[in-house]
Amino acid sequence: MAKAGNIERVVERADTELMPPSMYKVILNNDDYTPMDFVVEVLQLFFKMNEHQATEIMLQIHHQGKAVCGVFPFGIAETKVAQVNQFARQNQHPLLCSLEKA
Ligand code: TYC
Repeated sequence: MAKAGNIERVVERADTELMPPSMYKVILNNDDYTPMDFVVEVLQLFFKMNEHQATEIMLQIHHQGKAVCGVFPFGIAETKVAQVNQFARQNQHPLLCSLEKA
């Protein structure tokens, strides 16, 4: 038989599970050294953009300093940031990917 405390916990969990997840913008930042082609490749590989979309976003970053590459629940956004930054470091580029709450 469930104790009162357990029922409260079940009710609390049902409440939080009905809330939509907080969303986070994944941002790519400009720098002076990362090759444009590499940024286009990152946008295609990690954000499922075609070459045309990826080139448009890369140029937006180049001219305006940064751009939103996608909006995701926290866990997915955090993983994308880690994967992009790891891929950039593996290829010796300073490209920086970061998160902002949407
Ligand atoms: N500014 C870089 C260059 O002139 C290109 C670049 C674009 C770098 C977007 C980073 O997120 C970036 N090679």
